[in-house]
Amino acid sequence: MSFKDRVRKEVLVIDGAMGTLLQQRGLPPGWCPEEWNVSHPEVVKEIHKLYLNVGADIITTNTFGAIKAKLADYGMQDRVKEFNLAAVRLAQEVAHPVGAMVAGSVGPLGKFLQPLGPLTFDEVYRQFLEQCQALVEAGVDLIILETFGDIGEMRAALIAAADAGDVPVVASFTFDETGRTFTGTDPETAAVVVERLGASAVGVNCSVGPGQLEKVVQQLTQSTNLPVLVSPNAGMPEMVDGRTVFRETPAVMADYAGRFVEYGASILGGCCGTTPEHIGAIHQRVKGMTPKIRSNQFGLRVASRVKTVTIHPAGLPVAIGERLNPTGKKALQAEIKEGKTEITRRDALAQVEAGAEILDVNVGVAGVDQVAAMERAINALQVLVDAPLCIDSTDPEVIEQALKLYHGKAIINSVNGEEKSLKTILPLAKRYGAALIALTLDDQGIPPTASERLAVARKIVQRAEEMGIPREDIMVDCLVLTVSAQPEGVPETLKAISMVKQELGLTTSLGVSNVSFGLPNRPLINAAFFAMALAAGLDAAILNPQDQRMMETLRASAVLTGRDVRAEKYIAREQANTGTAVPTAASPKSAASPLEVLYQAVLSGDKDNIISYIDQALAQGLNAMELLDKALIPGIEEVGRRYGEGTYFLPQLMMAGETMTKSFERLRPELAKNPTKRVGTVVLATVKGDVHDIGKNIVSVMLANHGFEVIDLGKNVDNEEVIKAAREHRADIIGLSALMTTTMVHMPTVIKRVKELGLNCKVMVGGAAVTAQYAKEIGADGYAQDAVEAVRLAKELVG
Ligand code: B1M
Repeated sequence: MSFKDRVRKEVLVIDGAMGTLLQQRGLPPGWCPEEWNVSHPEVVKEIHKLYLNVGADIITTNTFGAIKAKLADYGMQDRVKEFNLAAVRLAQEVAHPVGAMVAGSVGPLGKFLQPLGPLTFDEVYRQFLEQCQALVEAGVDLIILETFGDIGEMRAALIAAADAGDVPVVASFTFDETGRTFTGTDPETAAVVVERLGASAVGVNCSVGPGQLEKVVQQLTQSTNLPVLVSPNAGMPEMVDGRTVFRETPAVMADYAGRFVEYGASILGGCCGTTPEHIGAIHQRVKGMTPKIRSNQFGLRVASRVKTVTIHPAGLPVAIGERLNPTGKKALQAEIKEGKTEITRRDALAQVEAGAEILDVNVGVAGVDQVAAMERAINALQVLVDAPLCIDSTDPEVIEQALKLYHGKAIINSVNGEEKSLKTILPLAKRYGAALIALTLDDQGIPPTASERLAVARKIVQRAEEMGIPREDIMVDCLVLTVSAQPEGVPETLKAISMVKQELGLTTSLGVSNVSFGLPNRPLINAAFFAMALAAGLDAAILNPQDQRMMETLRASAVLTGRDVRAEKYIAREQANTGTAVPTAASPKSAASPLEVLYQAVLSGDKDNIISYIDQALAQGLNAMELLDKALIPGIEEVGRRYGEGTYFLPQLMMAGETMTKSFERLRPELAKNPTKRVGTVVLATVKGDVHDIGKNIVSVMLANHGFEVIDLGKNVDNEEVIKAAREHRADIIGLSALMTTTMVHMPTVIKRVKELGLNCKVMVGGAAVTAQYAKEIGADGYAQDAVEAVRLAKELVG
């Protein structure tokens, strides 16, 4: 029986850790574990057998890192196929005779995709394709993409796995104690994105212990009808005598496994620190339990990296922001031509603030490279706002590029009933797991009657379903004509909305403002028509969310049509309403002071525009130190605060960090004063394991301005390298910066070495993690809280 059949009928047990068991059997630290598939096949086989003997139904191949990027660390990048084929063969030899299945394990690359890192979608896709093709060729029963923390990378891996062959794929993420992946994805969003990319099951592995995963498992099982895998670590790792120890017992792990099956999980196993004993106990506990088959109706769900938005036939209507569209907007057209994203960012934030739950993105300017323009917009927006995006273009190439880059589940705006559109757009939606807005027009144009538009909608749905796109992922736009020219068109549109909902059970959307072309006081007509469309059952509208009347109409109509049950949302909004009007057209941000603009730019990680903001501020007479102290540093500190409290995620931290670094590079020459008198030499470094260098760089420039020769060793600097440089340059002072509690522990080691070697140099320390008290405890000669204080202290230390 195949994996897909078995997983619906029985609760399956999957094996536990491989790496730790290989190490126990002699795999040297730092050696490539996958190489042992070739050099030590008997050891790998023995481990598989241990798991099979205790009841594992699925064993995973020793191929977690058998992919080019990882093997390159060992100079073995040309052995991808060899290691994968060997690993599958070993597993099959022991699994198949006992009726167990072989899952080809695929792990993440360990580097980020753009815009967070250097890798392009195509590069990542190619690497996963190479590995998955080898696994499929070797005959795995399923592939498991495991321990993924970045949804963007998971998307590329799933698309590659689907292209590699017709093998079921399990998409398994790692979530931390906050219940999100390290790039901020929640369990529902993870499930929504992967199920449309063809995953046969979704899951969580590694991460933390089973206790910390309980909520994640509940959320996963409630968010998808797919089978759910749960393979936690044997508790949280602890460091004991320099070794990592996992303390969760087999009995406790088994207990949780039973509970997870009750929540709806159906593939149970373990990850780091688990042994055959753990898996045996899990097998005993879940043996004979049957999987809970779920058949929930979720409606149309779209997702950004961090948030899912549901459009449900009975749920609240949703506003799709229309302002990121250059039609009729000269400033936005000019920005797109110049390759900038300033207005795009500002309008995106303003629309979300005004209540848009999804943002439509259109870059259609004549004579512009629209693929590049869309790429810029998507990369800027997907880190800036949590609202999912609606890709609005008629060019399949532009749509495809957007869908490759987007780390979520987008909507394509739009497909229609024309043959050309069906043939080009539907395959893109299928391949990249996107939802669709379906326009009810075809080769004959817009049909005049509601029943004809219904027929077009029916045809689009049928073609989409034939291609494997589920009908709930299609939202039908019944099209509104201009009432001044064709008054008979309005009732037909309203009728079509009702018919599509009743007869096809689909959700509907509309670009409302078309209705009022050519009439005075257009907002009035728009709002009245919008209320009528909502009464007819409209589920979403592409509109200007900064138009207060439209948003109020949406909220009030939701109450009147019974979609806002007990008017809860309406009341909450009215109570929270401070009476301030929602900003219109020109965002208020444009009137902000230069310091406020810079502060906001750091908060939003606006590395594209930060230099021009700095130039503007300098041109207005502000000085570099003022910009740092009053805008940039407070901005990055606020980012740190939000990251610490869990409202910002790693991508935002990274973009803000890059924005800061770029700002500093621009300000460096402004800060440098080139003093002549030399007062001493400082060897400066951010300690080992720590890549935070923004503060250290400021200290570096300030010291140089005050007559110190600064030997700046950079960041993540080894302790011995610091000592070596101090000796070589006869340093008067060693300056160490650390921003993490985990890295400041290198400071006492350096101080100890200075003393051991009898170096005639003082050690000063600083950085956000360090305190005066800590400096005293470790025997440092001084501590400085900021760069100005660092200069004062350094002068004092050199007498
Ligand atoms: Co990270 N980060 N970060 N981060 N980051 C912190 C430090 C954190 C406090 C955020 C938080 O959780 N709230 C937290 C550490 C928690 C802890 O240990 N207590 C944290 C974490 C967890 C992480 C990662 C682990 C995140 C992850 O990957 N999951 C990761 C670690 C990477 C690593 O180092 N191995 C990470 C990564 C990053 C980025 C790369 C994205 C980026 C750094 C980019 C870069 O530096 N090139 C980044 C950033 C930007 C921050 C925050 C938000 C800002 C740091 C900063 O630049 N501050 C930070 C939160 C925070 O500190 N509030 C945070 C502005 C700078 C001017 O201040 O460096 O303190 P500071 O320097 C001051 C003074 O301290 C003093 O003068 C400077 C000027 O006034 N000073 C000295 C500094 N050095 C001195 C030396 C001296 C004297 C004075 O004498 C020699």
